[in-house]
Amino acid sequence: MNAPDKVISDAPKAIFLKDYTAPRYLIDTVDLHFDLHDDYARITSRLSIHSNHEHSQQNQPLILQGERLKLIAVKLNDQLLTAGQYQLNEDSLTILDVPAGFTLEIVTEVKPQENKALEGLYKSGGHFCTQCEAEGFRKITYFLDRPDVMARYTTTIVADKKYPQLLSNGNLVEQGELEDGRHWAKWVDPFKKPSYLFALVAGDLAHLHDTFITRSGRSVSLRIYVEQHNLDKTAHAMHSLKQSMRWDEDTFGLEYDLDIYMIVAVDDFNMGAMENKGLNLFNSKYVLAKPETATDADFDGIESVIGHEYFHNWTGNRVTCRDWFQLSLKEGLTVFRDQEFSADMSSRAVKRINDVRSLRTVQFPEDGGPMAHAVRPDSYIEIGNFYTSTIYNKGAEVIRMMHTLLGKAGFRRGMDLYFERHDGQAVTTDDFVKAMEDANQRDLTQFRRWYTQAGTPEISAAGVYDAATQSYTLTLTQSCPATPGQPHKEPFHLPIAMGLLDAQGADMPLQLEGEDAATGTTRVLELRDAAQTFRFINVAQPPLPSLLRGFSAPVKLHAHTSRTELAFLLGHDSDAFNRWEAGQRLAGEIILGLVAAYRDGQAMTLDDSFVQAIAKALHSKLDPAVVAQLLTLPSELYLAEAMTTVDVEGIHLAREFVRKTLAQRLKADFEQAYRANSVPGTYRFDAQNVARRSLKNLALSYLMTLNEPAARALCMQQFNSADNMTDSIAALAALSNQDCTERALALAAFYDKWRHDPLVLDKWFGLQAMSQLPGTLAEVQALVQHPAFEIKNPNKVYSLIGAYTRSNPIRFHDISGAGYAFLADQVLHIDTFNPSVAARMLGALSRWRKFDATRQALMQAQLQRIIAQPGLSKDAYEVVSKSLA
Ligand code: B3K
Ligand code: ZN
Repeated sequence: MNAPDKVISDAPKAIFLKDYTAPRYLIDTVDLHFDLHDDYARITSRLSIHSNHEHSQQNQPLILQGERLKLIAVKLNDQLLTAGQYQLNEDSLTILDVPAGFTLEIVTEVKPQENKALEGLYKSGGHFCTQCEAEGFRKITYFLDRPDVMARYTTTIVADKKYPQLLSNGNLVEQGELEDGRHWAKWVDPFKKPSYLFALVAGDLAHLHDTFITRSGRSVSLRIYVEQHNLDKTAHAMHSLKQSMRWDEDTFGLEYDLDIYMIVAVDDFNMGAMENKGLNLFNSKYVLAKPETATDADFDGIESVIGHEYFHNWTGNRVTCRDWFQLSLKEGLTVFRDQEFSADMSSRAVKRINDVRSLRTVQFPEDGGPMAHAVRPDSYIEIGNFYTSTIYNKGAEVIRMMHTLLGKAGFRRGMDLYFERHDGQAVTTDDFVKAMEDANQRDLTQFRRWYTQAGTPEISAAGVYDAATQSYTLTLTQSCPATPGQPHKEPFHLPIAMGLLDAQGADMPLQLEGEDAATGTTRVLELRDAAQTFRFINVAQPPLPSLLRGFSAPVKLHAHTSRTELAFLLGHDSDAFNRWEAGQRLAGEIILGLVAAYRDGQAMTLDDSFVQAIAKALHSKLDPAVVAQLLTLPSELYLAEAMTTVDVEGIHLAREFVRKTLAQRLKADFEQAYRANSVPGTYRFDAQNVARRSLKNLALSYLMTLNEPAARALCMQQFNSADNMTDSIAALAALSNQDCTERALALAAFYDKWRHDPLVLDKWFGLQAMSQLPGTLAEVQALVQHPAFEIKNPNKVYSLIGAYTRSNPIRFHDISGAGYAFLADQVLHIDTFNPSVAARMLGALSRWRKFDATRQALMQAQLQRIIAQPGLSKDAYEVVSKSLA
């Protein structure tokens, strides 16, 4: 009785938060037995179940979820059930008559080797592995597959000895050999957990071992499992894990709770990693690194994902989500925690800048488009589509705002109370906010709107200085655009961190009317009304406001700041984030002005004052990592967000014009910065070296816009002599954007050198996909056929198709529509075996209304072509139907 492939006969139905009911039955213990074979796996699951008295009536049927399973047998209290005693559907197994407490034994079979959706039990690179969040456990066995059913798991794995490592959650309690060349291992997880945290691995893996002593003196065995040939790329991941463990103890007093912590790297993984209890599964991209193969950005990414999954042990595993509408309870909070961890490990300012950049280029567009949803959504069709930037990154901003409003100590009190109350429970975002309120005697009723209202708020600021009374009056107003299903929004409760600069650029002391004395030079104003006025007194001279310091709220700020004032803030603001912000706004205004000029048929010119402001930043004494950020122009995606109708060509041409003009006018300065920041000696991954490389490589990218022989020679020289991937990729990226003979040579040499390293080849695919040269689509189409490209490997799809469609606006939005047709072709194919990856790729088409009429029609046509496809997954259906609505 193999279940058929997911077929959409009727339009898939939405699930609503308002329909939540507590489970009728609960599971105390789960005893799993996996019998793994090359062509099938047999799973025996013994469950002890009791009815959840408050929430169930007598004799209510037990409905278990299950998908794509072959049911072999069901026993109730050890009695085999016959066909009339249960009902089997495409996605459930119903046991019609059950007592108040009983044991259920279910035997199922699956085919891991055929599972290319990479959810449930599957094979990657010859190893068995699992991915159960959100609803993958039901692809292993019939179960109450919902996070508010928490149980204790025992897992026995039996497999051929060619899979020497047999791993699962918790502690290894027993293992043994069998006669037929097979062996077994038994694991017990002492902590109650929801099914989405279950994991299993069976494979031929080597591991790096280390030990961590917790602050209470317990010794934890740390193991990172990889394929033998990758063992030399695990040191950074191990270091990051130990740093994370220490940081969580120091920052939140949270200690690890098992005797063993395992990380397994697999090549085929839909997301970054998964926080299964005691046995994290990772996309190998977020584990494997050595200087020769990984860039500084990769090293950073590994540190943050290792941290993220580790931090989930408390925020997600010990305290989990009641239902999937609460996903941000664990994800927003854990992203906030990993962001703070990374900030403490390196440059706080650069970390904040990068986080805000991604918020603006991914989350803001999502919040302004057809897929907009609240941090706690009201409904979904496929939960897999809600692992979004809104849930993760806006969710983290919401936590950050509470941190800002309550202060560090207040936030910590709230966290302590949250764990005191909810350890071992499945709870809601509201429970989290309540703990923050109760620990601080604060009312966050209005603040909760951040969880229920979608959309990016817009704040306007206007200030008036009165010399006679030496006062400065700041008026802030807020509004939020309508989003699907939410035409009207109530005002938000927002923390606005701000300061006032004097004519020398120094911070002025801040005293609000009614206060006895000035306190501090950065204040957090609390904006709650649609419009609110704040009056500062004893303001000795007309100030220049620095608003939203550190990006204290995820909003769009409109303030009338002149270009001269922006340049002044860029040069002086004591808040590093706002320095960068002023520079971005200045550059953004200039570029958008040039877009308008281009449309009017006027020549583009660049104001000398901007060139001077950039030169000043380049020569400043700031951390080179911050300087590199200041000199990076706003991206085409960010600029597109600022336009009502995106001018694809105009933005690209204007931005490139500014880059090239800066390179021409500041050529000697960039050459000097390149030399000054070249790091002699062997590669080291530390803040200072990373900073210098980032500025050096930024200088190189500016110089390369000139496409002059000298710059190309410098680039080739760096490419050929680099002892690390950061420098190698920076040179190759610069070359891949220029039409020159060196380009093909370098790309070919790179491929030859790295043809056996799939993660490095992902970079090679990605650079070609992101090239601004006109032939890019043809190259991408050819690369899809390249022998090293594998459509069933998500990393390859993201590196090539994802990079082309999401990070190369000028070539993806080609007016011919060929880019759109290419994406639709790929998505339709991918959807037949991996719906979750297919749906993720579709985001590139969903904001079609932002474009001109020609492109709108072309994008819409592809969306309609996709939705007309028979057998389309509900994942893709949800994105396309909402996009077209
Ligand atoms: N919790 C996982 C998400 C996996 C979901 C896959 N559909 C990754 C993370 O946020 O840590
Ligand atoms: Zn997470």
